[in-house]
Amino acid sequence: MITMKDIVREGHPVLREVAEAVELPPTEENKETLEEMLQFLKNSQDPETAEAYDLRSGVGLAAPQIGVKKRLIAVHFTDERDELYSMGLFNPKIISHSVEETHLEDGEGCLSVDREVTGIVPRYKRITVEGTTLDGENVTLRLRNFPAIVFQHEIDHLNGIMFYDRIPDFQDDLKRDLQ
Ligand code: SB7
Ligand code: NI
Repeated sequence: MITMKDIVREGHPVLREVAEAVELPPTEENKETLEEMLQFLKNSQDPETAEAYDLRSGVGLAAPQIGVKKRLIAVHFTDERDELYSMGLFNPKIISHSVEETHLEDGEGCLSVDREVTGIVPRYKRITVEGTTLDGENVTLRLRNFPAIVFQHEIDHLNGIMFYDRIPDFQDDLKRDLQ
């Protein structure tokens, strides 16, 4: 079972590396890793399990966050219309996106970041994602708003990108704070 002690935090190089594509059809080992990642998200959102194991709630997880340099992501959340997005994807890829952007009013957080980082994170409002599910099915997902934001956050992890890299002037603000 994945718990918070398995979650890699800021400063670990794997979070800044580009993860490697996995072979398809997926191996049993990669399937198990992805199933565990999805189970972690479910556990983290179950009040009893989260309390018992001291889990921070998460709507998504990327393999580099458990120290695995592979292109795997899991998501588990409902959108504004109560539609459930619960899946693991091998080799997810954004194949197209809108020009229009959106963001979460309260900014974003990350299980690998143990501090409050404030600032607007611009994201594409609509994206199309291709990938392979846990059942080995190739899927094309058309996502907008919150689901699009979550998938962008997770796919960024596969490319060594942290959410605050996208906050305009974030580095400048940090430098100013340090002066
Ligand atoms: C806010 C939070 C997340 C995605 C988009 C907006 C997920 C947070 C959990 N993770 O660190 C997953 O990488
Ligand atoms: Ni994250």
